[in-house]
Amino acid sequence: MTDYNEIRKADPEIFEIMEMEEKRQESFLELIASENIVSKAVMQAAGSHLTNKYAEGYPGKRNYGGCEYVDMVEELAKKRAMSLFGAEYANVQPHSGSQANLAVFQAFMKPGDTLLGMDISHGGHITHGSPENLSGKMYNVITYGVRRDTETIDYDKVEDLIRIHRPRIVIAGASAYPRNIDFKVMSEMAHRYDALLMADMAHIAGLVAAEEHMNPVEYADVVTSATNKTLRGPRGGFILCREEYGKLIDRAVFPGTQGGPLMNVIAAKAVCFREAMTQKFRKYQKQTVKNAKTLAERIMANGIRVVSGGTDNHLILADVYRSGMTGKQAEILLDKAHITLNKCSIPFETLSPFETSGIRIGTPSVTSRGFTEKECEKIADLISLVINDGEIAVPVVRGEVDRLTKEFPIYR
Ligand code: DSN
Repeated sequence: MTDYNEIRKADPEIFEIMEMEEKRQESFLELIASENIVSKAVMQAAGSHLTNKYAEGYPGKRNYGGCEYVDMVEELAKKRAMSLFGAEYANVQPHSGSQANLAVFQAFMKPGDTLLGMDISHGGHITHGSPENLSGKMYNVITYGVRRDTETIDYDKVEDLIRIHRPRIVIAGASAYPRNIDFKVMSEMAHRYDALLMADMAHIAGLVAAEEHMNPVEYADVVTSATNKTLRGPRGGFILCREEYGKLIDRAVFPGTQGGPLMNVIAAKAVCFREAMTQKFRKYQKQTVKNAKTLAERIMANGIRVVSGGTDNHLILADVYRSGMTGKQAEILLDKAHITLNKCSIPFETLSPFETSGIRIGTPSVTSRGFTEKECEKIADLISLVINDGEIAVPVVRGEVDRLTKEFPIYR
């Protein structure tokens, strides 16, 4: 176990819960597509004394004294983010991908303006205009989705919607979309009708950094992201844009939508950006995609329908309802077998978001703990066993998971 000695002494209750969670992470197969396992360096930066510092404002223009060192941290994080993704400008203060999105909307739109985003049941994110989210309440939201035949983005329909509704912002990006996104085509369509293209690369940022996915920075007016998904950094967000929008974005983050930045997390983002520049990281991203492809092929071979017939990235959407189980039932049964993933709506969903026909399976975390194609074939077989045979398969699968996770420890 990690040495959290001081917590143990100061707060045994929290310590005990943290220990249980660490054990869960070690002994379960983590397949939530938006999660990952950070390096100890990222974790140390996030848990450091930098948490003590208040630094409202930006480097050189803070509302507090004593910021000379945290200024250096933030400058370095910005410089690395720009260099990693080839961007002219970066803001590394957003507390999350959701905060980054909110700041961009605030920078470029007035309440009531039109926003075009991907429908949540087709893979879009809650902050892309869901009625429950501030984005859905503040703006006039129009949504696009995937084609029924290919289950890939219906680009023709996107252009029709832009032409008819003339949105101020078009969003390209998703939370549960297993295929490549053509940012070039999306930007051409948006720009043809004077809309701005915002690319939300939260899920695929690691793949983009490693050139395993088209880089949206080349095409989009502004790019938002989280740092904690494929990018394997701390929980947080950042925004990339052209120099001309820099001041506008800065003002929209602070004081527009946030107060003081989390300097400890910004240091952890800087560490993560540096790690993402290495060959080791590129190799890891390549393996993440290979693992997802292997897993998709194998569960299809085991008779389970996969949305769009496969994957180009780090995630797979499996239509378990076709196999006689709802997404919720599958999530619960797999959890009993120590496999963690989430239920997920699939395109043209017929069940409620609380039941769903699908599950989402992601490979970033298991790849971080060293799994390759061989282990991913095994995972696919274990998932298939639970989906095809139900509860009766749980004890056997849990035994296999136990063996696999012991072979590939995370932090021990
Ligand atoms: N909803 C998260 C996900 O799991 O994809 C992203 O914020």
